[in-house]
Amino acid sequence: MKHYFVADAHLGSRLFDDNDAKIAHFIEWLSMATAEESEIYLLGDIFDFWFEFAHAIPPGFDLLLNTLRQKTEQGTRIHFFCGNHDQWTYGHLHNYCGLIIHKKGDFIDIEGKRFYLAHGHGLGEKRRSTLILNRIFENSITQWLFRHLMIPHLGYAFGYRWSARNRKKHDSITNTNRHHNYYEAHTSDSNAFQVEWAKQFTTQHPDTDYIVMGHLHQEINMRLSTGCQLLILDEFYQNYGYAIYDGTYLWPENF
Ligand SMILES: [Mn+2]
Repeated sequence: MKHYFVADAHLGSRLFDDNDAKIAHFIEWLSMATAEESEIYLLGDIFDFWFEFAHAIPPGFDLLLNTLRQKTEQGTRIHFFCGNHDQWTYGHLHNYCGLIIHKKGDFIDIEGKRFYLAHGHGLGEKRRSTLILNRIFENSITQWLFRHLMIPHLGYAFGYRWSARNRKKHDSITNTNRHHNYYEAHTSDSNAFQVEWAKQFTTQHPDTDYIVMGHLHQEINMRLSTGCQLLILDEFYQNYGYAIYDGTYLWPENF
């Protein structure tokens, strides 16, 4: 049995003018990944802004949600790890689509190996503004207020605008270094937080065989000193990065 990992499709982003094509491509990927017996791990920011209001879900995803439902009904286990852009699910993705929801990073045993899976936001984060924002977004009272008092139409307009601004800021940081060896170029950069975090984490949890994450939108594939393989996935809106684990090897691919 094969295991497929994907993150950062950012479906619905206002920065794309071909969202329907992007969603269709993601559905094609799901079909490919489930063609034979498999387990799927969606590692966050699959949606550019996912927020379930009391009586509304984000529009435009019917085909994808129905495909996910169909796959889980056919018996494929599909995990959904919340990213910083799609952490606001209050039951729909589980109840309707049958997804196994992980609000935070989790250890999962796969084929007898110990995986730590997470989206990756906030791990090792040192920037004060980001930490404060993360805390507001994860706060249950703020979430309740937004969910019950905000008019969904305005809520989605706000969410997609926040998300697009966030993306532009991120891209201006990473694009300048796109063609260099990522890790060497970023060891002193804020984006190296996740790698530094993983090194620390594996010394505290030396039995970890693999760490797979997203969030950086750039591939990092390295062996840590404990022997653990760290794989940070490339995004899935331009390079269409994903990864496969076949019980022996874990490797990145592009779709
Ligand atoms: Mn992210």
